[in-house]
Amino acid sequence: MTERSKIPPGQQVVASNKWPVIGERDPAVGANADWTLSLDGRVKESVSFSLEQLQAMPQTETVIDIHCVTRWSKLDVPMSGILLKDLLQHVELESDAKFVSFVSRSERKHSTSLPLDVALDHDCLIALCAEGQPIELGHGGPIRNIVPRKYFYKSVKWLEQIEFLAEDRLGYWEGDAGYHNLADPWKEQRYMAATIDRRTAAKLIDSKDFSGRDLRSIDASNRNLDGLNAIGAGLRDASFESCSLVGANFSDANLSNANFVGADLTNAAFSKTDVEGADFSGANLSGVDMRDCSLIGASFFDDQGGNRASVESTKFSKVQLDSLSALQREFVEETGIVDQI
Ligand SMILES: Nc1nc2c(c(=O)[nH]1)N[C@H]1C(S)=C(S)[C@@H](COP(=O)(O)O)O[C@H]1N2
Ligand SMILES: [Mo]
Repeated sequence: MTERSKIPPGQQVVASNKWPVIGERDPAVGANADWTLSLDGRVKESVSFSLEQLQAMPQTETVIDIHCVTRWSKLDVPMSGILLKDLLQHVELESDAKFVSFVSRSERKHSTSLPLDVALDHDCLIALCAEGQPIELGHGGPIRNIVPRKYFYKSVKWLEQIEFLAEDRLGYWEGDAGYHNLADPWKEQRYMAATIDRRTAAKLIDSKDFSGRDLRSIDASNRNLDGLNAIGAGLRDASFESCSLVGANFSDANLSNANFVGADLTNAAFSKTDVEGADFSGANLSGVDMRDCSLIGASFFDDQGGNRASVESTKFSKVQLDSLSALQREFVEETGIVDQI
C-alpha cells in the first residue's frame, strides 16, 4: 500500500514525533489512583478487572492509523492491549445487547458508543501501551479504548466502564458537539448538519450577528460579511468560502474545520479562537493575530501546494507551529511573522 492511500480525504499527517493532546487533558483522578474496568449493562453478571489483572491477560499487538476529525493524522502507531473480543469471553451478554458504550473516568464523564458488531468487526482494543510504553496520562493512560478505522473521538481516554446497551446512547462529542455518530474517515463522516432551518440561517447572515449562537455547518459562503460579530459562536464545519470578512470578530468562537477558502479576513479578530482543521487556502490573512488560537491541523494551501493564503503580516507563535504538518509549518515560518517566545 502506498503512503498516499493510507491518508483519508481532507487529512494531513502531523509532523513526525508529534502526537497532539486533544480534548480533555487529565482524568478526574490523579495518576496514582487505582484503576479498574467494569463490564456491565446488558450482561448476565457484571465483572470488573483491576489494571493488574488486565496487564496479566494475553496482550494483542497492533499498528493503527490515528485520524482526528480536525484533519490531522498520525500513521503507524504501535498499540497493545486486550481485544474487546477476548475480554468478552469473561461475560455472558443478554440477547438484546446490541450496542456498546465506552465510558471515561473524566471530568466531563465522556463516553462514546458503537454498535457491538461494528466494535468487534473493527478490532476494538482496550489499550494499555502505545509506541511500546504504557500510555501516557494525557493520551488516556493507563487504560484507553482504541477503535481503529474510525475518527479518533470514538477512542475514549481513561476508560473505566464498558456498558452493553439494547439501544444506542450518543456519546459526548456525538451528542453535545454534533460529531457524526458513524465517524468513518474514508467517507468524511465528520459532523451532523446544523439544527437551524434555512430561513433562520438566511436572516442571521443578513444581520451579521452570529454572537454566542450554535451555527454548526452553516453555509455562509460568497457573502459580504465585513464587520461580522461572531464572538463566542459555535461555527464548527461552517463555510465562509469566498466571503469578505474584513474586520470580522471571531474571538472565542469555535471554527474547527471551518472553510475560509478564498475569504478576505483582513484585520479579522481571532483571539482565543479554535481553528483546528480550518482551511485558509487562498485566504487573505493580512493583519490577523493568530498567536493564541488553537491551530492543530489547520491548512494555508491546498493538497497540491497551490492556492496559498496571504499570511505576509500574519502573526503566529512558535509553539503553534508544532501542531501543523511539516509543509504547512514551513510555509508559515517562511511567510508569516513568528513570535519566538
Ligand atoms: N475522555 C476523553 N476521551 C477523548 C476525548 C476527550 O476529550 N475526553 N477526546 C476525543 C478526541 S476528539 C480525540 S481526537 C482523541 C484525542 O486523543 P489524544 O489526546 O490522545 O490525541 O481522544 C478522544 N477521546
Ligand atoms: Mo478529535
